[in-house]
Amino acid sequence: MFINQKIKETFLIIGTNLGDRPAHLQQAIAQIEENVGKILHRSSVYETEPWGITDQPSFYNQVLKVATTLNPLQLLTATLAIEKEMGRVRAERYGARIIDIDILFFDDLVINTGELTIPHPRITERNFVLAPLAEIAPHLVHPVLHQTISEIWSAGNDQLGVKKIASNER
Ligand code: PH2
Ligand code: MG
Ligand code: MG
Repeated sequence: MFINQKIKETFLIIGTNLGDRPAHLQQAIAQIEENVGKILHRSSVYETEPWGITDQPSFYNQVLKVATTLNPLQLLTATLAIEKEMGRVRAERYGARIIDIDILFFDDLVINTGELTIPHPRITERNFVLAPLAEIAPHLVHPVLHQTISEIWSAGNDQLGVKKIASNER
């Protein structure tokens, strides 16, 4: 047992709005299981209106709770490598993508560096995050805001539509 191998719980959101969206979510999940850690809980898949740039195809989004021995920077490196491996080309901010993997929470850690901001800074403004997150972690307390996810979700900061399209059963 190594002291730096402690298991942490992280919440990730995966999203895609190009090509075969269900397949891209499945591929990302398989890669996360292989390279990040065991998936403890997954939300349903949601079809969500595009946030930020509205003139693009709708997204499929899903939130995953993952047990990992990686540290936050290793986790970031792993998620970027998966995106690259899946053929993501970085273009416009908020624009269309094959796959995006974002870190929402990492235990109750608060990090603000040039490379990494945890918790993710735009959780409260995004129904596409809050709907799947509230489904699997309604009582999770945001370590900066000290509010639960269901409290943040019911504040209704975002007007964009989200629709559950598949249950979270495998
Ligand atoms: N990701 C973005 C920008 N806009 N909109 C939705 N609905 N879902 C996303 O995952 C998403 C987005 C940038 O990462
Ligand atoms: Mg993103
Ligand atoms: Mg991203």
